[in-house]
Formats: sequence, C-alpha cells, structure tokens
Amino acid sequence: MRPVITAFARSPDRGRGLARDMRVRWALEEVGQPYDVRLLPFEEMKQPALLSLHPFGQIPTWEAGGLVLFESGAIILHLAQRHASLLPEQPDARARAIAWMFAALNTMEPPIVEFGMAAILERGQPWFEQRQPMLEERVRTRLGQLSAWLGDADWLDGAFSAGDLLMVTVLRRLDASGMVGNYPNLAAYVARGTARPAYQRAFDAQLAVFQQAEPG
Ligand SMILES: N[C@@H](CCC(=O)N[C@@H](CS)C(=O)NCC(=O)O)C(=O)O
Repeated sequence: MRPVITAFARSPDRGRGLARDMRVRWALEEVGQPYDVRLLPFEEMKQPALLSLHPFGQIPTWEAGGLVLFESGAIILHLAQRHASLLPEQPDARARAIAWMFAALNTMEPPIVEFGMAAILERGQPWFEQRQPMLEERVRTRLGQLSAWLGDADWLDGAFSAGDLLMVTVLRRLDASGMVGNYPNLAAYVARGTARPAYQRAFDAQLAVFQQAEPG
C-alpha cells in the first residue's frame, strides 16, 4: 500500500526544498518506501477536504491503510518505527534519536521560523529594526549550542537518524541568512545530510513539482 502525502501545488519556496513535505519525502526515500503525492492549491488549504485530514489545514499530511496523520515529525516517527534505518534498534540509542527529533522541531525550529517569518511579514513595521537583532541572537545562541554538541562528529548521536534528518531540514531554513556558515561544523553537517542520495531524490521530486507549475 503506497502512502499518500500532501504538498503545495505551487510551493512558496520556489523549489528550494523548504516546505515541510520535503522532510517526509526524504524519510520515505531513506527507507525505500514508494509514495504518492496529492498536490494542493492554496485555495484548498482551509477547505473541508484538507481540514478533515489536518486540523490546521496545512501540509504535509499522511494517509495509508486507513491511518491519517498530520505533523511532519509525527509522520516521520511513524515511518521510522516501521522501517529499519531511521532509528537505532538499541532502546537507549533509539530514545536519544527521538529526543533529537523533538530538539529539531521544538527547540531549534521555533526561533528559526520566527526569525524567518519576521523578515517576511514584519518588514516595514515600526518595530522590525528593533526586534530583528533579538530574534537573530536567539537563533545564534541555538546554533552555537548545537555546534558545540556536534563537535567533529558526523551526526548528532552515532549513526544518521531521523533526528539528523529533521535537524538538517530545520537548519536549511536558514540558507538565505548565511548564519549556518558561521559554524563550519554545522555547515559541513548540513552538506553531509543534503549529499545523501535519498535527500537528492526527495529534493528533485519536490523541485519537479515547482517546475511543472511554473515552467521556465
Ligand atoms: N508543525 C507542522 C507545520 C506545518 C506547516 O507549517 N506547513 C506549512 C508548509 S511548510 C503550511 O501548510 N503552510 C500553509 C498554512 O499554514 O496555511 C509540521 O511540521 O508539519
């Protein structure tokens, strides 16, 4: 049974692989699970059909064998629990890898998203110039802590896991800012993740959707 995920019909990231279906596609590619994608135009995001799958009318969602899921982290955890290779077998190592999934989504992603969204939505507001350095500093603090933890290791805790997969996609949200480049080990970490063949296949698939929507 092929799972069906949802994705933007026309991604606002213009094919840069930042929309959150990218991380689910990457996880599916890592475990070798073929999948189908239902593309959603913006006009359909808050319509009953999507709201019956996702309470907030967002992408990605997951449907397979009667199970409907939302939240990219929950979808990837579900997948990782059913296939080898995204979570270690050993129970303590598995628990630590899951902790890194939460750390990516719960500790790293919020300040990164807030920094990015402010630059898009608040530019021109009277508080923008004052607030931006504070938001940037919060991101820098987290990057410094993550960099110190990673040191010269390849991955966050032993072998590549779903924790790394999520962390790399979260760090990629900073591409336009250049901030990750200030931490050579984190820049190398992201490069290591995005060089994985599974990542490349997922990226190409997401890019192809954008190119078909906006040829040339
Ligand atoms: N925490 C959710 C966030 C989902 C989310 O923000 N999705 C974005 C695309 S990356 C979306 O659907 N935005 C459109 C909207 O919120 O209306 C997850 O990780 O799945």
